[in-house]
Amino acid sequence: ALKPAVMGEVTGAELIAEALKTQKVEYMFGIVGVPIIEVAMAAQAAGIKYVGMRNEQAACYAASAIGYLTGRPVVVIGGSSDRNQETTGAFQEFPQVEACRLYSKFSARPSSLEAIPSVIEKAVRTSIYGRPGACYVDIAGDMVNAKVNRISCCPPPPVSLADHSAVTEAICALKAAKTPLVIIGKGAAYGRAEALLRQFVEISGLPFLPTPMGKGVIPDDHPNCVAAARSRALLQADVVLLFGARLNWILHFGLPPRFNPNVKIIQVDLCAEEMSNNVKSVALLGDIGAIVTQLLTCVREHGWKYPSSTEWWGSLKEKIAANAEISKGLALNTTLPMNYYTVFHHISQQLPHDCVIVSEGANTMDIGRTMLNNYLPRHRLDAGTFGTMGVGLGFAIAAAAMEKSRDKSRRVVCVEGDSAFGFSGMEVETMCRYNLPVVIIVVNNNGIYKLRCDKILLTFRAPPVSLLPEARYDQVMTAFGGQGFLVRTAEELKSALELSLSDWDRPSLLNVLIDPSSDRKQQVSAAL
Ligand code: TPP
Repeated sequence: ALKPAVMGEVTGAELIAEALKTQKVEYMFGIVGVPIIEVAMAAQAAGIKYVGMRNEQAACYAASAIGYLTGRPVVVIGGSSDRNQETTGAFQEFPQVEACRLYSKFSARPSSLEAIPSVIEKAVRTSIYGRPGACYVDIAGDMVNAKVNRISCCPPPPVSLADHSAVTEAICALKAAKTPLVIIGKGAAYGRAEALLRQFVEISGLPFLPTPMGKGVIPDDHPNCVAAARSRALLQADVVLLFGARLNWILHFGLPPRFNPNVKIIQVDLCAEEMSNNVKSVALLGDIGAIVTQLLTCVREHGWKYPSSTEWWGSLKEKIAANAEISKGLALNTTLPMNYYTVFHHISQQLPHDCVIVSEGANTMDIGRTMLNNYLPRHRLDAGTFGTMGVGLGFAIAAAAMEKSRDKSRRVVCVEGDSAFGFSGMEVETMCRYNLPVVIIVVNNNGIYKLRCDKILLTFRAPPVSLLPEARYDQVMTAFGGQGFLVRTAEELKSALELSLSDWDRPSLLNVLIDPSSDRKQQVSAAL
């Protein structure tokens, strides 16, 4: 328990821990060194769940996954040199506040111990208000041993509604649309709008597509989901209703050749600066749940529903069936080594519906996204918009730590390309140390993307995309006491996955060797 501040015995470390706890921070991920050891210990003593990682980068990835899962974005606490040593060339001296400013919503160093609680309150508040984002608080090494006033927790973010005339304009556009499409993004997942959005989709009868992180807000197997006809849906839609998704590269900027040049975009977002980026839009600015409620009220009032008998629905369904046929052909291929589709087909048969799927890689992530269904919101954590490799193990540790601390028993399955795994591979030790029963599946094609030559010469003339052939990533896991499996066939995959999923005491790693020339399926023109 914390020592009461009134007794004048609170150290700087305890003060930081108390301020974080007051702001309802539940988890802390980090790696200690002087002078941060005391902060981590104080955080533990204050009841914050501290997870010691192997690298700050992975710790940040873990914290950002917690941010997404709980709605409390990352606040980075960095230790820095003593105040009276600034500009002297002190140990690890660096202009951290300035360096972080570009990458965070708020970056500050409390000017005194007394200022710590209010700076932490501001960092937490800024991180969750408006468009959420990471914040940085710099703590000078000498900030220890003092007493200060307590500060109360910041109130939850304010909720705002969209302008009524914009809602009316949006409904008119939807009513006039011949080929409408709903796109559900990560913002919808973060905004916990799943129940309302499902009602909206069902009452309006509209087809929908999830973005990668929007998967599961409405289950992937919902009859209105047209993810399997994504290219056609994007190309031929005349009105697109975007819920919490940016018109960035993931959505091909909303521009031709992937979108209809005359498409009308309706944007639901809490960030005003996001509106009309790349394509002019009808802007519904505000809280996503509140705005879906506004839209639902209008749809109900007008008794409007997009008919299921349209040519558009027929065209989308026909494309879904044709694409399913192509994937099935690849998935049921029995030649060895296996291809991506065979691997994902067998994995999808065995994964529990409520598992959290973490994923990174290029083909591994992209093909896995289409082959592994999500049935629940916030159950997919992938490399997302930045496509940064190395996030996977941190994400998985965060999700598994959350499960463990809440006594829940959802599985965390981490599907990794072999290159992607290498970025934060040492975090396997963290998983073993905390007995986090993560199942890591490394889809191992001996390299980055698809290899472009038959022979891999491991000299300086080796292709830049190649990695050590048949590297034993499974032994990285066994080295620390987890289960490791080397998998070459569908049967081996099935039994290794079964054994891994039945072990709740430790993590497992399946090193699945696939054909290095395996690639994603040929894209048939969306219009055809
Ligand atoms: N460095 C970082 C931090 N992020 C990146 N996205 C890259 C480099 C470039 N990059 C994109 S995907 C990828 C790399 C290195 C790895 C793809 O290979 P793998 O994980 O084995 O998946 P595969 O495509 O082979 O299935």
